[in-house]
Amino acid sequence: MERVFKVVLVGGTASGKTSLRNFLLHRTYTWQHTPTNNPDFVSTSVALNNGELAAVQIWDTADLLTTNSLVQDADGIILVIDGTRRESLLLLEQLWSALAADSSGPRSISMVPVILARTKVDMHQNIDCVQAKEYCRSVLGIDNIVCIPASARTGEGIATLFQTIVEQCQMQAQAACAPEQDKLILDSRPSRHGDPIAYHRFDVDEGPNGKRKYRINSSRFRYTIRRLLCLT
Ligand SMILES: Nc1nc2c(ncn2[C@@H]2O[C@H](COP(=O)(O)OP(=O)(O)O)[C@@H](O)[C@H]2O)c(=O)[nH]1
Ligand SMILES: [Mg+2]
Repeated sequence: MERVFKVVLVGGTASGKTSLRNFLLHRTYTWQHTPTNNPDFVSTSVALNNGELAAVQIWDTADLLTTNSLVQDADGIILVIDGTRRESLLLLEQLWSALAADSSGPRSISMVPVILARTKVDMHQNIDCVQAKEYCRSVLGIDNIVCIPASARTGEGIATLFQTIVEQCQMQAQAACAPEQDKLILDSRPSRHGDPIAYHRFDVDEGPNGKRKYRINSSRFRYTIRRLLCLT
């Protein structure tokens, strides 16, 4: 079975998220800005350096609330900044801290590969990649982030952008499938309900009478199944 990577575009409004995805899919560009109201995804494939094609689901996002739930089981995140507007970099602090604070997902956001797209390079730039990378390190706590200059008008950098995030997703998936990681899942069995799937599938609430209640957690369940099968 082919592994499909879920990649989410995250960034402020009008940073160029929808345009990047449209260019990848249709090789087209429009001057018009139509705010994205609802997040949605498209399925496509991305050509990798080794000549292979990788299947991806690319999610376009709207507001922070829906973005939060979307990144919970993402395989990769592209932070999009508009290189002509410094504010689009500065607002990442609020965005990222909200995503990082949400612990309802199957794993910490620090485990998810993240890269930076500095868009609109066909216009005069007010931020460069050195500044953007330093901001990600010092403010967001993301070291050595890859920053890719891109333009949805000329197409510059777009193939590299999606190729890079998918390759990082693959590397992360392979690391998650290393034998010591399998052991980690199996060792994390609780004593009473000794099945590793059950462990990750439920959130446990302690009732007033000391009885445990189990609530199903579907994103954890999906993630655990993926890890157990080690689909890469
Ligand atoms: N010159 C230029 N304009 C762009 C580029 N990417 C997006 N835009 C424009 O920026 C505006 C916002 O783009 P959009 O993709 O809708 O941003 P989103 O809100 O992040 O999805 C639109 O008017 C686009 O035409 C680019 O690479 N170059
Ligand atoms: Mg949009």
